[in-house]
Amino acid sequence: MSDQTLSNLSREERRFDPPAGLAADANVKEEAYARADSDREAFWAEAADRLDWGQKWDQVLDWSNPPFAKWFVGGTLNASVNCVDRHVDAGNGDKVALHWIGEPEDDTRDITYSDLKDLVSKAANALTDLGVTKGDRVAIYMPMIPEVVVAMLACARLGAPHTVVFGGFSADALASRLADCDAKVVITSDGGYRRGSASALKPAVDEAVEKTGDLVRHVLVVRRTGQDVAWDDSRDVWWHDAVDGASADHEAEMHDSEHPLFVMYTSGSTGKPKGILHTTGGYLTGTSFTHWEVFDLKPETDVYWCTADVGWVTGHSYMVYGPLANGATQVMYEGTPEKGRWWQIIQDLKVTIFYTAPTAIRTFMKQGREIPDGYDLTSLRLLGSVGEPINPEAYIWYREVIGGERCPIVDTWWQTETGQILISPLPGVTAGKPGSAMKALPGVAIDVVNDEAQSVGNGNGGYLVIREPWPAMLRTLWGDDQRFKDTYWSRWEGLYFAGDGAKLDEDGDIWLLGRVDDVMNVSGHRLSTTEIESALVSHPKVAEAAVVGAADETTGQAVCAFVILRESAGDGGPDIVEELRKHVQKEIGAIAKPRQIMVVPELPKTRSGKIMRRLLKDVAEHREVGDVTTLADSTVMDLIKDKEGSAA
Ligand code: 6R9
Repeated sequence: MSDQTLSNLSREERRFDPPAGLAADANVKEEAYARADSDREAFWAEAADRLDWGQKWDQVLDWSNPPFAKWFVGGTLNASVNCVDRHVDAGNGDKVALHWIGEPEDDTRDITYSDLKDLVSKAANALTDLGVTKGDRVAIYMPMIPEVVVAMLACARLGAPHTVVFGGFSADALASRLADCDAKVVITSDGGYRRGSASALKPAVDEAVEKTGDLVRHVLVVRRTGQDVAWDDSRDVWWHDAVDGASADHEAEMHDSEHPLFVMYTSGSTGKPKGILHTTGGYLTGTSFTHWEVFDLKPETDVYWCTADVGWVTGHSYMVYGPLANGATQVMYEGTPEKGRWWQIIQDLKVTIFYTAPTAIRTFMKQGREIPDGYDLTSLRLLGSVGEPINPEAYIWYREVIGGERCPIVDTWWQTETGQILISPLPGVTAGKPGSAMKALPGVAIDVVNDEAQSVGNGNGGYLVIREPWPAMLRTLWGDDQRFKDTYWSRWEGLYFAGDGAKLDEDGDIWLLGRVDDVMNVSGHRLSTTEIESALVSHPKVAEAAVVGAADETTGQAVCAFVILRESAGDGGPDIVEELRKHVQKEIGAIAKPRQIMVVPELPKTRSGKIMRRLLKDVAEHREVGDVTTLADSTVMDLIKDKEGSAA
């Protein structure tokens, strides 16, 4: 993939050094790389030592039967005790764990670590009363309310693996996940608030439970909105009836380090969902250590906010397990990013560390900087990005407008499968390059290889792979070891294939180029969707862009772009399409000039904010639009189709 056209992104010349104060006092310093290189297992053992163990492990890593890893073999621990009890025992019970902000104004709750311990213990007792025992699977289908965190930790406490299904998913999607992991109990709520009104959740659960026969024994329902719900007395139980009166004493059992912690189904894939299995000791080590390392968390003073939904792996690793294991104080917000609301929250709660996705940043760019400029964001000291490559334009905006040019940005690359961040700058060590996730973290062995599995070397592009096991790696796909091997380990002997394209620049820094299935081939030239999208977004009239390769008789594939204009650009003027085509030509070259550009009001996105290019490809190739069940908002495709109809 060493094509000329891939070099454009990394021509970005700007560099931002770590702020001196942060560098001097950073949790992890430069020496960590060499230390981890000299003894990877010792490095991770030290990270594991930050947790409380019942019994210490006998062996750090058992890799005798690859690709099936075992970490901290023989050790026992309880994830819930590590996230809650130990902070109370250390005298930090009065410290706020969650500043929860509901979507309706003035609907807030502060939950201390002591409160959380009581809630989790009660919920664990209530689940036990409902017949949940160690090893049973529990599905969670809830909005962003504190009970979702309580429910996850209660399951972890009992050793009952949870599977959190995003509340925006359909009854069908829920049913297939319930069936795949044989869930015995579902925890849900009557509904949740979205964009100012109550929207129901329980009917989807009823439908899904119906579809799965007599699989699910009980549905535990939190009353959130107070809306009417259908009720089955033999099956449904109100959370307030079962949990509120339960005992706040719960003796937690220590579980084996390799005991399953949760199953998370991956988004956007077609066919049978893939249930990514994470286990206890390695996962908690990987997430808590990297959360402390990458965000430079100072638990005594920082106020941390990750805007991800818990229905996404980022919500699991960097809202629930990582931060709580570290005893952080954090913000949890129920709503979607309404205009000034996020900035208001940062101002009011003096948030210091903020972690969000490029798609959100571009949405705010579109609305204009006047909105965040109206708030005091000076409490912020560090910004994070996750979910897709952050284009340099969005990076610079994030840095200037939100970070006031003081805050380093950590662009963190990882996956549901990896469980923990694997590639990121270290905020006190690494200079930031807009658009690059920079380097593998200490203790992580990343490489970029060609079709023959050879390292491509600096200045070249190829496939991102992982050469050595890491603690929070997925252990298998739930119930399907063969598919686990086939999907991730079969392309090249001994290498984990991440499915992403990447390029090493002349300094050896890593630039993610999107999924390899997002790499187009136009007249024999390899073009990255990310690169063309970045070029489009660098035009002053463009807020957001999505690019797909559509089949073309002469060129193999042709570039088709969908763009959202900035509010300030109005309708873009009569020549907008030609203007943008020329702009891409200027930025990248004639080969990348889109054959077609459609100006659209919205783009189709999954719950985690990833653009579903597959659907746009259907439009570009004039096909019937495919399965839209994993879209966060399924009406978006109608808007785009209407646009196409009127343009034709
Ligand atoms: C955490 C999460 C994983 C895929 C991954 C890659 C893309 C995530 C990225 C990034 C470039 C980053 N991705 N972070 N690409 N730069 N900082 O997103 O997990 O939902 O499983 O998605 O997301 O393509 O392979 P998940």
